[in-house]
Amino acid sequence: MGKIICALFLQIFLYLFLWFLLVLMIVFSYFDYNEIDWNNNGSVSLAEIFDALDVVKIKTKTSEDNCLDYLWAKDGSFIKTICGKANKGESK
Ligand SMILES: [Ca+2]
Repeated sequence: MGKIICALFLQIFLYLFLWFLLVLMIVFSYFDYNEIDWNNNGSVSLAEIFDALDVVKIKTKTSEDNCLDYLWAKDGSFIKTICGKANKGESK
């Protein structure tokens, strides 16, 4: 019985680990590390990585050419603007 429970926990841990790796791959294929610092405190927390799943970035229409706005996907509310760098994955 103990071996079955141990195997079950090992399997759950493995699934959670693979799920976390998938989240990291999705987030970092769309954002650079410094973009994910949503509260601008200089570091990226685990919560900010998961929050990145709910963020879209679009080219700023009213400012310089090389600026991106970051918005919450659920309601379109503004998070921040970053200018002056080449960004990956932005919507046009
Ligand atoms: Ca932060």
